[in-house]
Amino acid sequence: MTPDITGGGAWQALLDRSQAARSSQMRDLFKSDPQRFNRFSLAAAGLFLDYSKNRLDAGTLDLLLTLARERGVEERRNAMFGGGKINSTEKRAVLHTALRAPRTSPAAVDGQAVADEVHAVLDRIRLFTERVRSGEWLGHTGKPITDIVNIGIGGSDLGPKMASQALRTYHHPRLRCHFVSNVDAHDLDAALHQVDPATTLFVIASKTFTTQETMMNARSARAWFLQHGNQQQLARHFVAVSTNIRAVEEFGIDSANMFPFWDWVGGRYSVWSAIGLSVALMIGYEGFRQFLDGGFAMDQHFISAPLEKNMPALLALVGIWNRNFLHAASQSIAPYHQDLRYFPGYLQQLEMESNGKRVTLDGKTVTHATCPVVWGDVGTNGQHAYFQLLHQGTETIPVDFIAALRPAHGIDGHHRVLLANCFAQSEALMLGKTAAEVEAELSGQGLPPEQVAALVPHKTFPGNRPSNTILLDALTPASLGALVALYEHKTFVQGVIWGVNSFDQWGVELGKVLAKNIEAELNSDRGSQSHDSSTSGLIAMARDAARSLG
Ligand code: G6Q
Repeated sequence: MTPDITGGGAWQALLDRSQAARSSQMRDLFKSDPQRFNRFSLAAAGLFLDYSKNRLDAGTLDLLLTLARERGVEERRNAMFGGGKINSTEKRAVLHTALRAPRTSPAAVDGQAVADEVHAVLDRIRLFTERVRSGEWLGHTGKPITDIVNIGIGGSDLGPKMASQALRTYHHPRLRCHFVSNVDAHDLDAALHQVDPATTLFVIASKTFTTQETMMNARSARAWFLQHGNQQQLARHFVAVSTNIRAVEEFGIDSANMFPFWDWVGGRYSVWSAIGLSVALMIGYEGFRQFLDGGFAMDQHFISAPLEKNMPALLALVGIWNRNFLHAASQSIAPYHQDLRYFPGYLQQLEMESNGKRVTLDGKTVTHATCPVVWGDVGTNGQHAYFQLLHQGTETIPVDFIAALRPAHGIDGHHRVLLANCFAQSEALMLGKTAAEVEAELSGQGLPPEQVAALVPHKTFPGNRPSNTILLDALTPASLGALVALYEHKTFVQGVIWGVNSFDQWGVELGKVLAKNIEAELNSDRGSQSHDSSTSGLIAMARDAARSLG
């Protein structure tokens, strides 16, 4: 691996090439190569990726692949799957891939195989979810569970919430799920108003079991339950997912009702672990297993396909090209599937918490850009909101379009319109509309020349705006698993190229500490001296408001 990413041969060659790429037009690339779609697309693990609508040619792609090799992507990938402690700042292995591997997997940490432990927990998840779903597991008044309330935040919320929503059509007909994450009790309050304490199961999901928001919500949920049932009956209504058995027991949840996982599973990579319990409850163990299998299929592809034919690597390299050489500061995610509406938020954490870093593994300040801002919403809604900026704004913002070829509903006509919009948007972003085209169109409508001249600049689209399209046959547990693993590995490859640790999150930790200090001050009458005037002023206003409430 070269010590300075920008000093390597491929980086410099890509910089030179990017000058020409800035003036090249994608519409010309398509015209000059009828095979472009075939050349710049591939299928893997049940997914299809079309990356042809990028300002990319074969020579650029070759250099990007050389960059990946220079940066040691293959070696790092093998180290990750091999259980190496690649999360160097926390001295931890990164083995979420072992969670979706079969019982025969050799994955090991510190020389200890992990498959037995992983599958022992999966077996417990299977038994427990079957009992709840069949109605054998009863609440304290003898009624079956109807509502699951997952209390967690960050990685202990975003994954299960996204996956539960994505697999909505697979839900058990008796069960509803709710996700409470915010310490703002409007969140918990809204959920509690929808559920009956006699038929509600709370899943307290926290890797550390010390996270302020989750513990506060869990305590308030417990207090709410104890207004209706007693301490012994709590066991029928509270289960925990954590790595911290002591804290779970201290909270009052029996270790028999705790589903463990391990420190080699990062929060934002934990939906595959027992953190996915609420997903397994909603879609059943078989469905959850298919989700894991989809992730495993993508792992197999990622570890074995040459980089030239490797979907996560290619998706990552296209992103590197757009970010570092064409200077795209943000990346939009546009799932054309209503059930994927939490997917952009999920990717926001996955990519921005993993690669939103400004120092390299050896602590040096980077001299290149790292993770772009990741954001988005479902199509077609976004088209009527921010797509204006994507088409005609001053920034070039690459878009990942994600769609399923087959819908899960039977309502006639809609899916055709949905896909037509999805494909039309990527075509329009790529093609744009030249001034000459606009002029011909307006003149053809019989508009007087002065009106044509006035309108042309407004109706001209620069085009040449990059996008990828990812197609699923249908949104199923398996294809969702493959999609999530695709983005995990994309994030990994980009982190390796940028030379950062994708598996720590010190930025998250800082906020946790600062909030504790201010909370103590809000709770006391002492003036706060140690802050800037803005923070002190805001604290004083909140204290006054609390006093006036009595
Ligand atoms: C994810 C982060 C972070 C974490 C939450 C919740 O990678 O580490 O989002 O998941 O802070 O942490 P706990 O699961 O420990 O409550």
